[in-house]
Amino acid sequence: MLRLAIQKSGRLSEDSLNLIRECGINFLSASYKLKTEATNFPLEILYLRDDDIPGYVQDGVADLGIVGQNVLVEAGFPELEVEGLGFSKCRLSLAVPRAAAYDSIQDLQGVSIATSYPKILGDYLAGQGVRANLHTISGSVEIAPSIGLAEAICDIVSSGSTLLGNGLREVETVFRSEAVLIANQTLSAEKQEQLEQLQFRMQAVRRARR
Ligand code: PRT
Ligand code: ZN
Repeated sequence: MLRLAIQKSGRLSEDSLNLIRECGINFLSASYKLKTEATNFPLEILYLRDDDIPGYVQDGVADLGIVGQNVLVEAGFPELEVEGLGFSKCRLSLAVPRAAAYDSIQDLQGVSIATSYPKILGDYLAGQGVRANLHTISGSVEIAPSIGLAEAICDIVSSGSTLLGNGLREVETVFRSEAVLIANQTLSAEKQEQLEQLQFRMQAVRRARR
């Protein structure tokens, strides 16, 4: 039986559950449960923090997962991606205080930047030849400039209203993300076949939605 890890509660949860249901897979879900078994497909669903999903799939604790590409790439396992799922689209962007001068990425030389994505941001800056001081924090990144923790930030943006509300201006897109299906790279032949069935159904759902 395939084990699929999805986010327990957060921005990915509802769309992940809806996608599985629309694939014609039936299961009971209750918010207190940490796992559930489908009744008409060889699938067990595990509910986890999104940050834990790439590592669990890499280690084979779960066979499959649904997670944001931002979390997958930051975890260092981009090779686990099987296909994009088209929801939870967002971008990882650099932002500076509204009044700060900014002409190009070179203006970030030597600047302190708060982020929860040190790997993606570090790779991006290195590619641009920029050396900055990264401060890794796990949340509330947008308030870092106003409390004097950093001069710039790099965080997930979707509508942009959080940046605006914190007096920040988006200046560069570092990474574009959506939810992706990921899979362990050493699945048995039987599980590989079940994965292909699942992908076939997911693709049909996405075609029908268009
Ligand atoms: O508890 P757990 O660790 O599982 O969840 P989490 O809190 O780490 O993640 P969660 O549920 O917030 O987000 C899960 C995934 O959704 C992210 O990894 C992204 O792939 C995706 N996603 C899509 C987003 C957003 N849109 C988004 N807007 N993740 C976060 N945000 C944040 C953003 O950082 C900002 O602070 O939402 C705020 C509002 O954004 P604006 O631009 O619309 O104002
Ligand atoms: Zn998380």
